[in-house]
Amino acid sequence: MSSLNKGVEKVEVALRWDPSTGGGPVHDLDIIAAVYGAQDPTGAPAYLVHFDSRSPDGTITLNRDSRTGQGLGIDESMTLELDRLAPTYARVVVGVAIQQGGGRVTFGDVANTGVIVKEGYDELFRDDFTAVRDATSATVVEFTRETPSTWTYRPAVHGFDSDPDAFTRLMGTPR
Ligand SMILES: [Ca+2]
Repeated sequence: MSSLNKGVEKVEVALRWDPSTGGGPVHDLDIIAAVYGAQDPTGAPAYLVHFDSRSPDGTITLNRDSRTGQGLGIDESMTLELDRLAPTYARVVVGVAIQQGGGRVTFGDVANTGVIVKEGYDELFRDDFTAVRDATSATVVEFTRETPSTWTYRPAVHGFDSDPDAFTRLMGTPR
């Protein structure tokens, strides 16, 4: 049974999208997690996890990386073992950024985009990025340490008009 304040321990964020068709730029979406320290939970991230950056203690793992969205089902997937995060970390924000190297691409340009946040077989929520179709990156979910051993989550779908690099500096901004 789920409730609003259910604590979460080990969460998966799964992302799918369809490849671009025609001659436009390749659609490469990336799941990014930003981890914030208890001393500065809305400041600069303590570290980032994405296709090119691993978590220092192995608690957050990108299981699958796609550069094109080709293939059926889930294209990228990240597991967050929140219950294993050191006490020095108090907040984790997970978002999705679209690579802009081939020209501007927004969520509205990408077909069949979807993200699912789940714990085991329990789906916590899903989103299709319709509300942020003009954005090039978006936060998806935020996890907060409520007590020393309890993490809660809340959907946090907010769009940004920034490339992946700039997004990592903005995604922790309080909304
Ligand atoms: Ca990717």
